[in-house]
Amino acid sequence: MNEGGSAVESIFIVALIGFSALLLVPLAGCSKREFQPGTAVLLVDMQGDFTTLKKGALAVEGTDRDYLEMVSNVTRCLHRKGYPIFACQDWHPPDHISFFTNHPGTEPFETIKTRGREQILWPPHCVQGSEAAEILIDNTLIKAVVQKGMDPRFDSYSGFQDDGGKATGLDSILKVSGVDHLILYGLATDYCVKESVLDGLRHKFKSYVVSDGCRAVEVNEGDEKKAYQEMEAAGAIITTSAGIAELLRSMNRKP
Ligand code: VGL
Ligand code: ZN
Repeated sequence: MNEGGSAVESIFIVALIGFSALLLVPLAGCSKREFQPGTAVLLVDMQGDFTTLKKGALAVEGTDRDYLEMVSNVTRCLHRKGYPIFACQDWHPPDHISFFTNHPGTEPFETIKTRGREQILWPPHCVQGSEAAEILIDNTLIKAVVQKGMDPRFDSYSGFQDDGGKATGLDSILKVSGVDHLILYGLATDYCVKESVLDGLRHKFKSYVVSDGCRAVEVNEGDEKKAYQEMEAAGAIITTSAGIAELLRSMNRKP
């Protein structure tokens, strides 16, 4: 055998071991034995346009590389424990009602009355097919993606239905999968996370919000706090990535 070749092989093997170890480090302390049947994850709008990491059009404060890495590790850990991961994705056509550019004379973050409803106007974001609309979490972890906000006439903060009342199919997908408990986190706390949590509760899902996995837009100061209060008042349990394992265990513990 050629000595040079074996040295290259050794380097390759060492690199491979190093790389695998790197992948496993975030999973340290992530025990597989905590699975609670009927529980799933709903990852809300983890898309480039909502992050500073990708210099998104509607970048939410605190969505840098560290945040994305944390959300990715939490998701990987919950997946490893056996929880199915579902995701919703903001997916707008270019002529969407929520884009200020489609309402001459308006500014982003302005609220207008249109089609008989109040509508906050946003910078164009999550345009169908654009790179910035892609979900930033490893898609091999995700069981199903539900897209929302495709109808140009209606916004859809909730992953369950749009402002016109049309269902996205998320409720049926979760119900046929035997899901009755949801772990939710993502972007943004005061819009799509909040509305998805409130709708999930209406659809009878017991709902846990992982607060360190969420970030808020805060068009108005205090919106984040108000969002948590509203979710809690509606019956959601606000927790953290560190608290979720214990909470899930206690949920099924017999008195
Ligand atoms: C969202 C504003 C507009 C969100 C989506 O994901 O919270 N916010 N579209
Ligand atoms: Zn949107």
